[in-house]
Amino acid sequence: TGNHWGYGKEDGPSLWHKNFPIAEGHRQSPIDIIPHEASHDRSLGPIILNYDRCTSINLSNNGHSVVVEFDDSDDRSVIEGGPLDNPYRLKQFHFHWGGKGCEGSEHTVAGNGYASELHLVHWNAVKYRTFGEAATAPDGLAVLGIFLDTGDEHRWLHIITDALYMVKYKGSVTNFKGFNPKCLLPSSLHYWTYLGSLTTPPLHESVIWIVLKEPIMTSEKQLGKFRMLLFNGEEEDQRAHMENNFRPPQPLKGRKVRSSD
Ligand code: SG4
Ligand code: ZN
Repeated sequence: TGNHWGYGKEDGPSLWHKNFPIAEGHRQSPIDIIPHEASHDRSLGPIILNYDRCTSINLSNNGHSVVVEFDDSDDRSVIEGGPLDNPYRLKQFHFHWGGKGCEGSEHTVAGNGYASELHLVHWNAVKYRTFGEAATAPDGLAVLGIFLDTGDEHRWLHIITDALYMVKYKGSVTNFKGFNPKCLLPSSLHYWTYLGSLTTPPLHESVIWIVLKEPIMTSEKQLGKFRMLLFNGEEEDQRAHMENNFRPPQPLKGRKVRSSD
């Protein structure tokens, strides 16, 4: 079909431009971040995550990733500060990851990838009425990216990985109440920031990216549980394990990456 896309040979990132010409636009994501080329900007304040009263709703497999959705009907969970002019509401978070022994992050640092990348997607409810409206505006979204490195088991990530068997197939959803993503943050909130896009179709150029410098740790065993998920639905007979669901770095095209420290 016309707007079908994925991460395979026939529908992967190198072909997305056919149906989504913005794929070759001027502020596409992800990018390779070159630390010594990022400019330290003294005007950049710390980022503040107000997730204290945040309310997760469910966990789902949308055929591209695994997503935890939040109640975004008021300002109870927001990100503010840093490059942002006003608070942005938490809408959902999801992950990108590789195959066994492979890279899996979307952003890379000096050419090096991590095993996985967590994205916390927030929208500008001060300027826009709905998430959909914000998703097409140049300052509509703020995505916080966090790298996952392999090593020791993560103390809290198991709450997610233990639930993944319930959303094995595309289209499956399960209740997921009371999860606060604060437990997934590294100790330092130093970051890089730049203007970019969604990393999947429709690739809208609407994202203020905030990528944390310090990764969190996860074990191969926990990553293996992500790779048990399937890209396909329960009724399809073609089984395809969900892995390598990341877009490679895109040309910087003159953009500046700023550093918080
Ligand atoms: C993943 O495919 C998520 O599952 C999508 O979330 C998300 O779309 C998409 O990535 C792009 O987001 O932070 N990587 S990204 O740029 O957030 C949106 C859902 O489809 C619009 C819920
Ligand atoms: Zn993402």
